[in-house]
Amino acid sequence: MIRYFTSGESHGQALVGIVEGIPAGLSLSSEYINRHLQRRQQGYGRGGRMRIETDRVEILSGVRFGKTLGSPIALMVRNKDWANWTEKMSVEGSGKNIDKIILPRPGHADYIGTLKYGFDDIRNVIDRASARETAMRVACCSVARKFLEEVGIFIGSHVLSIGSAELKDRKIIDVKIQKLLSANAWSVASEADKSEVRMLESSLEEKAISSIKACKKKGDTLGGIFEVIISGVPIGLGSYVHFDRKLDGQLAQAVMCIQAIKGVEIGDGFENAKRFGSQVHDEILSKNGKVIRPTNRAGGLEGGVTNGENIIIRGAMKPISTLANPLRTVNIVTKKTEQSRYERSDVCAVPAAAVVGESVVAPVIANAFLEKFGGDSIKEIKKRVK
Ligand code: EPS
Repeated sequence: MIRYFTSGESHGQALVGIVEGIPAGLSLSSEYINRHLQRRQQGYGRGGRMRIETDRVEILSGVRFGKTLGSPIALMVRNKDWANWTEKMSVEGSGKNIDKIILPRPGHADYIGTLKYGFDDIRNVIDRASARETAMRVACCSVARKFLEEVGIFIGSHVLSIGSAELKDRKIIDVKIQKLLSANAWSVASEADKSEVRMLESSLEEKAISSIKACKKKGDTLGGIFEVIISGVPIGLGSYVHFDRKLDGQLAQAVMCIQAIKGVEIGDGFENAKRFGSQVHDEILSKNGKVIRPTNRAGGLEGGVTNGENIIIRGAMKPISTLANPLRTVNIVTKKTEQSRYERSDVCAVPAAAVVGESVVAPVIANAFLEKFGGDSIKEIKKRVK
């Protein structure tokens, strides 16, 4: 089974990760991972940090002559910004000349993090809770994603809404998506990548960009909703027999634990709750002796098990909690109410979160796939799938 760990502070030397459980014989290059790292850095509304960084992975172990060895794969992404933080984020020394951060930003992990770990400097929390960590998550998960592509499973995403910029009727993009999906879900992603906000409809894109512009002027931030689609998934991954084997639950957990994600739905989860059962469930029909599903409101999962349709999972991102025009907070030293502080941040990072969403579902699907088909090497797995 695939496991991965990430380590690293936002302004530390580097982000590092270890991916364990990847079968042997998978073609893997740093270019492949870099492509996804670069996609995560895009999006209208990103802050100054993305102009500093050009995230590039260094594969340190677990790969020889372009193929995985079946051993743990160690990855590193250096933080270019570290050069500006060597004293403030030093591993050694006492830090006694460094100013402490004492004004927690509402909505961030700042306040609760200092209480939990007994810190007197919020910097200790900020640097690990930061969404910078998702760069290494994307790197680690891209390895699992490469494995999935090898067995015909592709992942894509697009942004459905940013703030109040949303489609009244999804039909226009659904036609586009169906067309793109006749190749695979990656074609949805590469089409979305052409848009600065990763949206598939140009009038929606314009609306989203102008609301981000207006929001920036006000010193505010915006969230939104992204959709991840997974194609080529075989029937029967996951199980209904026990709660922790339900694949929908595992996918929801993977998406929910991305920074700033506060809501997850599978298929038409929330809309279905407003409809009659007869308007919700995807009928099972027979066409030329083959079972077909005319609709996919279930998002590819019934009973926590894949039903052969595309998996659809959406994530709702709250507006980033670092505001240029800050909210009130309590000074952790004086305990008095003050304006919170501003720390360089993004105005909107929904397009990036969509790429992170694509990434984090990969190890979940890969594990369900390996549970069913097993195998230590790509060759062995392909034989078993056949
Ligand atoms: C991010 C890096 C961070 C932020 C942002 C995302 O870098 P810095 O704090 O140096 O600007 O730009 O993080 C947050 C929005 C957050 O809440 O922490 C990145 O690499 O994606």
